[in-house]
Amino acid sequence: MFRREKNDFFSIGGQVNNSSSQSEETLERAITAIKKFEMNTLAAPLYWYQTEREEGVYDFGQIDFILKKARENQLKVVFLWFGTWKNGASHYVPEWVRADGKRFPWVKNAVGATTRILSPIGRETMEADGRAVAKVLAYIKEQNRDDTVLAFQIENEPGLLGAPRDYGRESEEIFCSEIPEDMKKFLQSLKDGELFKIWKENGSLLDAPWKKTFGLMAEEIFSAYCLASYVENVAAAGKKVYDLPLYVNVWVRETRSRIPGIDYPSGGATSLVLDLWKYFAPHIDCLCPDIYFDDRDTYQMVCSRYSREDNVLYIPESHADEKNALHIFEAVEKHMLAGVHCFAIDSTIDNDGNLKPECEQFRHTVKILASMKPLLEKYQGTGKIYAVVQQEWMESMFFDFGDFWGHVYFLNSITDEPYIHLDCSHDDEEHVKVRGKGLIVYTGNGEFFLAGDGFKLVLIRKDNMEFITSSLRGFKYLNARNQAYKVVEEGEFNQEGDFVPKKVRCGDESDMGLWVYYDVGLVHAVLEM
Ligand code: N0T
Repeated sequence: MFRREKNDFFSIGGQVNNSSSQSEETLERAITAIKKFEMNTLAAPLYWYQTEREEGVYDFGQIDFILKKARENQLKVVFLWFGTWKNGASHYVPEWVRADGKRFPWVKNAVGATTRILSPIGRETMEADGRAVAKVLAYIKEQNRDDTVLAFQIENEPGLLGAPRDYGRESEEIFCSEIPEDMKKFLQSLKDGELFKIWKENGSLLDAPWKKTFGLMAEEIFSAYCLASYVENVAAAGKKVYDLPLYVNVWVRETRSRIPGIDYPSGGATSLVLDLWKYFAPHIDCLCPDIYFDDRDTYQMVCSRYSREDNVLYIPESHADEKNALHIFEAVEKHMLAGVHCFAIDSTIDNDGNLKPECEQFRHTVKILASMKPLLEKYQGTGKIYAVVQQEWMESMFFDFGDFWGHVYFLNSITDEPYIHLDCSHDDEEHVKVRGKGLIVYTGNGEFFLAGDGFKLVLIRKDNMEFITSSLRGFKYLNARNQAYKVVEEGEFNQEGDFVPKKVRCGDESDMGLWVYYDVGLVHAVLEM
């Protein structure tokens, strides 16, 4: 799933609320919501305390139950291991772990108070967590002959929330000693990036303690070193028994005042320490940002930072709202995106099982993405996928498709005056004041696929300029009037991944450009070359 392989499954999913993977009723509700959205994956937590109430005695009931429900509903599954850390705290650990602070030490904060966060230098805690994960993965392996389970999340937003690092005696000793050998090696392997800059600015030291080496950011970098090494051990224990894609989700630091340990858990795989995490946790296949930002710039900035040669972009948590419904298309265009999941999926429906109005736009987005799934799996990262997103004040967009120029006009104008009113077959009452969005795939040789909401595409073959300039007709009619279309049709992909046309568009329906609404399915057009 995270390997940049062609035709990897594109996961569009819903993550249940933290307490919802326990009972039939709550899980049912989450699945109802997932079905409403027509998503393909269910993401659900497994709690360490429930899995191993007594040390060494395991209960996999939660796994069975979630798998059964998913299979009944033809859904894939992503399991989330709520182990040592969950959002920078340790609320999901078994009672026997909680009760033994000697064996499983807690983080001490700067004034020496004991927190409820388990220390990342707790060797026994790490081994216990790793043993549990290995047992869980061994069980999942047995149960997963049909590939229902796509991936496994190690911890949940690991890090320390409430202290930038552990100030306990043992941790203090390490922090005040010269940085360890493997850390030196890592620093020498760096070529650029924020952490590299910080190291340089502090004198590129290799024989000094942490504070001297990293200055202001020493606490976060130190915690990241401890956390990444810990998580690596847990992941390696799991991988050894079952090679399932493993990932770590991140409470990102691109937020508020950006103080580690206050605004976000310190030591998690934030953009500051991504290189470090990649280096020290090689058994983690993907480091994944939870993206809760509404504004486009921050959202896209986070995507860009996590999308790297050595890291596919996967968004394990985000909002099922109208902002994410737009932003995700640009992420699909720009990055290798393994999938997108929405958090708190059971809260997107009301008590009668109806999708809440504020989630409607995201439902359309899921429909659009799902209709294109085989194309996304095939063409991601090839530059053949183009995002259409109507930003504020935008009336149209221009595209250069190589052989063609494309003009996109938005139909669901968000101003009161639709720029061009045209679709004859659609009742426009329903389609007002929503931003245009969607995707265009140009496979080459004049073949286009479009799915989206509220736009139309007019194509101009570049080598056909003479015709265009001598034509007295507005170019919005061009493709049809010069008989350039070989075919324009609506349809969908079947299970085998073949496109099945349902309706051929002709006359008024094709004369005015290639138009899309979320409920017409996929539009396929082939133009003469
Ligand atoms: C998330 C969720 C859940 C714009 C919060 C997000 C989930 C956990 N944490 O509802 O608890 O289990 O992974 C932290 C987001 C920080 C807000 C960013 C400001």
